[in-house]
Amino acid sequence: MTDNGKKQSILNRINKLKDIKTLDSTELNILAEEIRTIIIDTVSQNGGHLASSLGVVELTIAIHYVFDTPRDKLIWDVGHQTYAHKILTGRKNRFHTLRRKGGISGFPNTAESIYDTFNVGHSGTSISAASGIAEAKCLMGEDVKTIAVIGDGSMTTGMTYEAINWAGSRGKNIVVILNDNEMSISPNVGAISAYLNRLMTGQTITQLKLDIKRLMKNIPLVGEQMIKFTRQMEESLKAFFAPGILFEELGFTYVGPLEGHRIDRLIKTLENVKNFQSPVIVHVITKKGKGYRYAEENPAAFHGISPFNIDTGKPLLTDKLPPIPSYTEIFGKTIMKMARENPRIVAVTAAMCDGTGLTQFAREFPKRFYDVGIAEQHGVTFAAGLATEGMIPVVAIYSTFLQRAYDQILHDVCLQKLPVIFAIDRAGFVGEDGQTHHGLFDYTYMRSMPHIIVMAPKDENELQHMLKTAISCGKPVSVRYPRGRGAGVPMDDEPVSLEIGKGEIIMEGEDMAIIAVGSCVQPAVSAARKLKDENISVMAINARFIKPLDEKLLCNTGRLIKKIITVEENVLMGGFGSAVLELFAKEGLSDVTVKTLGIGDMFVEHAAQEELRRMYGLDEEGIMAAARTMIAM
Ligand SMILES: Cc1ncc(C[n+]2csc(CCOP(=O)(O)OP(=O)(O)O)c2C)c(N)n1
Repeated sequence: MTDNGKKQSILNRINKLKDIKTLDSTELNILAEEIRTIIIDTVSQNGGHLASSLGVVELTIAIHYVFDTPRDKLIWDVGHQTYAHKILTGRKNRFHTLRRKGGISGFPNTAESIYDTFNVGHSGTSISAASGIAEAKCLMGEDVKTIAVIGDGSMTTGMTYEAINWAGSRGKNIVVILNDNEMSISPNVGAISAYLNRLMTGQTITQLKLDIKRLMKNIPLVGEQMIKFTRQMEESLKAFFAPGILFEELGFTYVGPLEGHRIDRLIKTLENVKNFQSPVIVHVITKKGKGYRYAEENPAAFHGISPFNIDTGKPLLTDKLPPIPSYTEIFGKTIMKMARENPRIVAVTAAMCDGTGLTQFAREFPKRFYDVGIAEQHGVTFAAGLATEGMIPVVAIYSTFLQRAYDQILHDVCLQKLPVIFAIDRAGFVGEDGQTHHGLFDYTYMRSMPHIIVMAPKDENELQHMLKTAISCGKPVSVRYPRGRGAGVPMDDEPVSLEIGKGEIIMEGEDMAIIAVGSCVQPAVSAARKLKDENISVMAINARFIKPLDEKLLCNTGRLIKKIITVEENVLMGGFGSAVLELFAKEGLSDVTVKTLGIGDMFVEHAAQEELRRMYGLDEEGIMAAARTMIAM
């Protein structure tokens, strides 16, 4: 797998992207293997999106071979599959820094390379962006090609259809390359996925012929006229069900399905497609994880993977870690426990069954589990519909992806006061996936909506209690928790309901108060403990609720203690600290000095979670430093 020696020579010869155009078919195939080796080596050390990137190595080479990038504009959907693209477009020598602090990003980033046309990380944006770019180029009178590469999973997003609807009617010459590996993160879902599958296997036509033959057999007297009529019918129906007819009807020329690992054939077809002057969709069949046995066998596990041993395919980290469950696992277990007792509890995920901890739930309650595809907006309104009929939907979505369902939460859930529970995973810093994936906005967007209860647990035990509270209260609720392991605290046997809008004092103190929420409570409490050794007496409060705030506790604190620090892993604007300041302003507590710790008006780069907490002053040290500064004032 890693025998570079002689083979590496081809990639070493590629100093500029255009050098690949001098390679013959055999050399291009060797190049693909060399690129694969580098991707596997690097991801095994740094973690990353392995299976998707391995699946498009040949396709990436073919696209760059045929099109004149960066003059021609190449836009990737999601962007997690762009490792070969990065290696070919001037980043091979820095590829070992992938996803590391200060290193290259795991996603296309316009600040990183002129070959990255559009920043991306969320699914379903490519055809819209490509349409806009094609439109602009047309307005400027520039004859360039715009190419969008989108996976079959991303064909489940609503935005994709908004874009196809638009692009098909505008008739601009954009090329949509549909990279079909039949997988989202898990196997793809929905009617479009089934349609693509029929295109791949040619099943529609075969089935149609069988149906027609069966029909004819059932007719006792088949005269000349009848045979003629039947043939005509077969022909016209065949035309109707011809491959890609759905796309053709929407204004795209459909080409495919093509074998996605044959560079020579891909190049030939793309050379032809290049001459089209109207929208075209090229349907390419690839294998997720191609070229690395373990990823081919288990593409879901190798979709996004932490460092692993190349020879065994096993993760490197987990063996060494003490067995502390993740927040995700505690969520999954608690929901299962409660679902066993309450048949009205149902679970909704948007293509992240594993990631959100719902795999066991899906197994035990297949009828009460819904994977709606990469369709967060639909998922939320679907849950609202379920709730109108007495169900208690638990919608488990990562903080960053729920952003696109703001209006559905507001208009479809909160406005009708429906008891939908938002279990918001990966909130706060997510680490190496970086700026497109951090969950730093949900306090702000959730807090702004009437009727919703917004909470965040300080540890995994409190998470189970908050989930119980959410299920019991009959209102829209948001519970957010971070990526990664819990704090390792003992778990109570049974989850219990908490009093809504009630925080807790964890440590008494007099000189100042630190009011923290969610993942910031632990570092705040340890900071308070250490500050005691420096003769600074600190009250440490776990706010628990971002909305409704524990107004009594907070105002009493503000009346007694005039120096207060709030801590949250969220943007400061409209977040928890803002809520405290608004409360103090409302109550006339103008003599309290409040320092809000959180994220300023910016997007946060990629680095490990601990590094980011340190960099943004949200770890124990950062909180202590802020406290010392405040005491010195
Ligand atoms: C809006 C949104 N929701 C969820 C995700 C998480 N996610 C990343 S990749 C992926 C699957 C994408 O499948 P596909 O487009 O077929 O690409 P493949 O990985 O199969 O190449 C999902 C669900 C996301 N990036 N964006």
